[in-house]
Amino acid sequence: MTASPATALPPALGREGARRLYRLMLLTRLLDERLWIVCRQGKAHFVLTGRGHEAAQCASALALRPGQDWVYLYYRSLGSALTLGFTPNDIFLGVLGKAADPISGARQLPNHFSSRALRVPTTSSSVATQIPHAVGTAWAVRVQGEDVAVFCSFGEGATSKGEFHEALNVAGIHRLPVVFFCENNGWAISVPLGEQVAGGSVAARAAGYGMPGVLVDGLDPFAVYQTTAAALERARAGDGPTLIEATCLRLVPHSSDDSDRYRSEAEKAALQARDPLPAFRDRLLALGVLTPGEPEAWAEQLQRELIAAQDTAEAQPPPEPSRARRWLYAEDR
Ligand SMILES: Cc1ncc(C[n+]2csc(CCOP(=O)(O)OP(=O)(O)O)c2C)c(N)n1
Repeated sequence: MTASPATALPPALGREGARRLYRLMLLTRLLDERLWIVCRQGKAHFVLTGRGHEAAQCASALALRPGQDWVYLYYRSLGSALTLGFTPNDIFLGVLGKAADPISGARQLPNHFSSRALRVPTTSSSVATQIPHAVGTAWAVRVQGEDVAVFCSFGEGATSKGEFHEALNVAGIHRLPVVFFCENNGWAISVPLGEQVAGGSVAARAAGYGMPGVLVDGLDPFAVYQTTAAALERARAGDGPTLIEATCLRLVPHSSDDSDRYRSEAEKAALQARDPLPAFRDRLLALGVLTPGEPEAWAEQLQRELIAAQDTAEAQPPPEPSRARRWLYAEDR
């Protein structure tokens, strides 16, 4: 099934919701750009961001109820994390490897988001392992009779892993309250979709597991919001899981350790021309939801806030070396 393009402002989002969505996408982009600078300055050893995924990530996360719904993210989910309530300072503390990093005290790789308050459990770097975890949580939600849904995001490369298929099978059999959200950017590092996803469609895989598979334009924030909100409603109403495939762009290398030489310059330029951020800005300006000059003013203000957040994080101490082995075993306190 292909989600219809959203021609108008979704009523559930409204004018204020649409403005918030653009601001979150802009914040995500500006933070993304700063993280690459911080890395190239040698202050951070590794960064991985979701440039080109902002519409899919921020719009889907805006449909969630932070602190109520359970959310399993992956390493590329910067926009989802900021939308749920992680702050730029949280992100800088992790990327700069500071003791105060709220996610793991600088033990995890950067951007392996987790928060008890936001109901975001920690995830592994091992691709797709969060998908069965999400299904286990959905089972617990069912047992406890809670009125919440579970959301789980991953890339299309993750759908080649056994965990994806096992998890969807269990979710489909038991009609569990979970939404699987695949951000398909066409690449699993250097491996293109055609060499990764047999049949070429992630959404089509849902049929084998007895659930709807919905293909949505992941560059269209309104369509993503509506599709995700409907799938979450379905889950909460006890009608079972949904697999959403949101087509995105990867506008940067896979990570700061990737040369991106397997994509031609022409190909990368063509992707830039489809950047969802200016497209959404122009759409909101045309709808009168943003006024001329507002996007530039917001960008300036957010840049100032980001620089302040970075400065605050940079002033923090690194972790104590003597604590490096703490919490490896359950008895450590
Ligand atoms: C089990 C496993 N195999 C390989 C890797 C190395 N690896 C990290 S990210 C990645 C690509 C995943 O691609 P995709 O799921 O499409 O997500 P994307 O990074 O494109 O958003 C790979 C192969 C890993 N982390 N875990």
